[in-house]
Amino acid sequence: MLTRIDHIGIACFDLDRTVEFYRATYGFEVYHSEVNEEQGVREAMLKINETSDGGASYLQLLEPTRPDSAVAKWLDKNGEGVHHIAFGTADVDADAAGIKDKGVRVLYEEPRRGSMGSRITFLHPKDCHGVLTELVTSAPVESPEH
Ligand code: MC0
Repeated sequence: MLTRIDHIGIACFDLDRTVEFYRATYGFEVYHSEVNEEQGVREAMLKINETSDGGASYLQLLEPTRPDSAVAKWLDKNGEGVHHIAFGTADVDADAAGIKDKGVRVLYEEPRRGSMGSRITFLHPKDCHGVLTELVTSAPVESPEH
């Protein structure tokens, strides 16, 4: 079951300048940043709020790390802006299978690694009214050591 907006992915040319815009304009701080080589992005996660399912919603700022990446291709064509939305679920495998059964193309055979150790897959934008849609299961929260 999809229970939250996990994040909105925003493509940008210059991650540091875009982070500074969100900080100076809205007061949002970087919660986490990483490079995802497989996806070809450098990203910053700005946490907006906790959600009632125990997760959270983020803005995800994305700068491409190589010209053949999905985000670089999209920026070439569209310029900066909203690249995708991501719904959070406790079970990305089950939700992806159920959505596939409804005739929507799921882009990965098996979920791949996403931000902060999450497991992610994508739905084809052409099957989702023009919106590239991601499904995310967050990494389990580490229990504190005793
Ligand atoms: C492409 N299209 C989009 C789109 N990207 N439409 C809406 N939103 C987008 N983001 C449209 C194009 O305009 C084009 O339509 C058609 O889809 C084919 O696009 P293309 O430019 O020829 O590119 P393809 O077919 O090679 O690839 C598109 C596809 C790809 C969606 C399959 O971008 C993909 O696999 N994306 C999933 C991975 C991804 O985006 N990773 C970056 C975020 P027309 O009408 O011109 O034919 S990584 C991430 O987000 C991770 C780190 C995380 O959340 O943790």
